[in-house]
Amino acid sequence: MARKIRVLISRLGLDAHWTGSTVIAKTLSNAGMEVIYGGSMFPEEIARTAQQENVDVVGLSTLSGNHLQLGPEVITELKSLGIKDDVFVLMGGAIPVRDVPVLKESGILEVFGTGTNTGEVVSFIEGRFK
Ligand code: B12
Repeated sequence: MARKIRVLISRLGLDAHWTGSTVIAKTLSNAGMEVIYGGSMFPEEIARTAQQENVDVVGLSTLSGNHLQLGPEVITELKSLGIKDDVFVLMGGAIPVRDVPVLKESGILEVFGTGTNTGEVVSFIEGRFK
């Protein structure tokens, strides 16, 4: 049997908006992925958990405006553990369109804003493993 895609879902920093991240976690789990829900975490802890849990995907959720600061910090922490090339990082939440290029430039592969169709996220992830 093929190994399930392993995904860590975390809210960034002190972000209190949990609904979107739990919707995404449940959706990916229903789609057959192994989901670890980390709750609210800071970049160093996110990277360490990604390493310990040997995940393929890190999904960051934030609606509180900390994406430009903490998003790139997650990439830095993954690099410092030497696992940036082993995982890809997605972000979702209330992200202004003007900030998306900066996030992608930092190493975040894709950004899914408010109103995202959850099926789109499943297709995007599965598409990376075909
Ligand atoms: C409910 C809510 C709250 C609740 C959250 C409780 C809960 N149930 O989660 C409470 C009351 C706690 C709250 C608090 C605050 N909130 Co509020 N909140 C909202 C509100 C009304 C809805 C959010 C929501 O649950 N949406 C439903 C879910 C399903 O949608 P979603 O989270 O966007 O998720 C979707 C996508 O974004 C994406 N997605 C999300 N995460 C991820 C992760 C991955 C990996 C992927 C792939 C996709 C993905 O997929 C999901 C499905 O489509 C929004 C307004 C809005 N319409 O967005 C404001 C809003 C997000 N809040 C806002 C603010 C300012 C705050 C506070 C700072 C207010 C304050 N001064 O205290 C605090 C934040 C404190 C903190 N530490 O974070 C602002 C943010 C503005 C900004 N970022 O520039 C908003 C936009 C309201 C506004 N128009 O001003 N809030």
